[in-house]
Formats: sequence, structure tokens, C-alpha cells
Amino acid sequence: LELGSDLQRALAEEQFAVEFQPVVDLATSRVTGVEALVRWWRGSEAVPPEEFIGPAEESGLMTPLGDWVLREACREVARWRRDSWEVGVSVNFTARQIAAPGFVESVAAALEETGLPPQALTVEVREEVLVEDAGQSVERLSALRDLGVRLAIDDFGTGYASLAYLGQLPVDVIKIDPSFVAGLGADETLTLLTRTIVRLGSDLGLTVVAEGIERPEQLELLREMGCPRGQGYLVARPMAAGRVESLVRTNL
Ligand code: G
Ligand code: G
Repeated sequence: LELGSDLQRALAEEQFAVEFQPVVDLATSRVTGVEALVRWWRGSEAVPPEEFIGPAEESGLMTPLGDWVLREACREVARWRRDSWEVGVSVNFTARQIAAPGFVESVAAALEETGLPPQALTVEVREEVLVEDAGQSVERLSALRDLGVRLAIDDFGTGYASLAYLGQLPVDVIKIDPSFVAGLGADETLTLLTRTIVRLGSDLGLTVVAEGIERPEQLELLREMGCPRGQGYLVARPMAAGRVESLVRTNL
């Protein structure tokens, strides 16, 4: 499978799309933000990001693709904000994207060009990014933070040494891994761990987002625990920008 050349063609032929998954305030059910998720439509088939992000990095295409995703996301959300909808967007970045030359400058340029205020952008990274290559990624993420961009830790609780970095890095958001949410109500330990993470985030002044909410009892338990934000198929699936707009318009 020549994924590298396929990807190159896909980028040239605009086969990529950005979908947005709503994140809601669990107390009010209002949409407070969206997570941008890249999609590759190869013919009529959607190739999962897990299958092409690695190869895109190998073939040097992740930087142009990531730049494109970031600009699409910022442009869409800047437009919503001009319609006076107070919304934020989070965009995923891998360790290699952050390590690429000019990463900080490219984010600053995307904000500048689209007119999105830095405070409305959240850069989402997995725990490993902070644990494995502490030096440069932490420095670069701090530089973005200085611009006003917010920082989220994805899949919180699944990495190792997960707590040490919280004291060293200006994190704004932790996203509870879906594996915890999956056990809510059914597994006593996972329920207790979720409650503890919600409490930890609140004590540290961080915004906590529970990810992968699929069942009503999970939603109820998270509300009862005081988890401020949530995301998952039960709340809303990833969708095209136009569908987010109609969803929000009917809910306002
Ligand atoms: O929705 P989903 O199948 O799209 O996403 C699968 C994984 O791919 C997620 O864990 C997400 O972090 C990652 N992902 C989705 N979109 C992007 C993107 O634009 N950039 C990066 N680096 N990762 C992404
Ligand atoms: O790790 P990250 O937050 O970037 O991952 C987002 C991924 O999770 C995407 O693949 C998205 O489609 C998927 N996702 C979002 N909500 C749910 C859910 O409720 N259940 C499951 N299984 N996956 C979800």
C-alpha cells in the first residue's frame, strides 16, 4: 500500500475534511466548544486517522496536513464567533508536529490569518508528549500558552508519570480517557478513579472534560460528580461544520 503517494494526492485533490465534535457544559447541556477531527475521504470510504497520521508523519505530509486542519478549524470557529456564539475549538497535535520546525510560528500565523483570538484555541496533546520529550515540547507549548492559547491533556490517566508534569506546565484542560467513562456505574474502581480525577482537576483549577460518553447513566454520574464538561456519541457525534451550526441554533 503506497500510502505516502496516496496521501500526497489526497492533499492535492482536497480529499480531507475537518469534522467537529461538540463539547457541552454538563450542567446546562450548552455547547461550549468543539474538537476538530480530520477525515480522509478516499473515494466513498473514510480512512480512520489512526491509519494515516503515522504514515503522513513518515512521509513528511503531517506538517502541511496539520496546518490545513488548524486553519480550517480556526476559520470556521472565528466565523461562528463573529455571529456572537462564544465557542472554542480544540485541535490535536502529535509530538512530531510539535517538534517540527516553525510549529509555534505556524500556530501564531493561523490565528492571525483567521482572526481567531488565541484564547479560543486549545491545543490538545496526549500525556506521552509531555512525559517522553519533556524539553522541547514543553518549551514550545509554554510559548503557545504565552500567546494565550490554551493547553489540554488528551487521554488523561492513561500515560505514566501523569501527575508530575501538572506542576511544571501551564495546563488548562484535562480530558478524561474514555476507558474510565466506559466503566462508570459498572466498575467500582473506574468510577472511583473518575470521581478522583474530576476532584483533582477542580482542586487544580483545571477544566475537566469527560470523553466517550455513550450511555445515559454515565452522563448522570458525571453530572452528579460535578464534572464540568462532556463529549461523546450520546451528546453529539463528530459532524460537519454546517450540522454543528444547525444543532446550536436549535438549542440556543
Ligand atoms: O474521531 P477519531 O476517529 O477521528 O480520531 C481518532 C484519533 O485521531 C483521535 O485520538 C485523535 O486524537 C486523532 N486525530 C484526529 N484528528 C486529528 C488531527 O487533526 N491531528 C492529529 N494529530 N490527530 C488527530
Ligand atoms: O482522543 P481524541 O479525543 O482525540 O479522540 C477522539 C476520538 O474519539 C474520535 O475518533 C471520535 O470519533 C471518537 N469518539 C468521540 N466520542 C466517542 C464516543 O462516545 N465513543 C467512542 N467509542 N468514540 C468516540
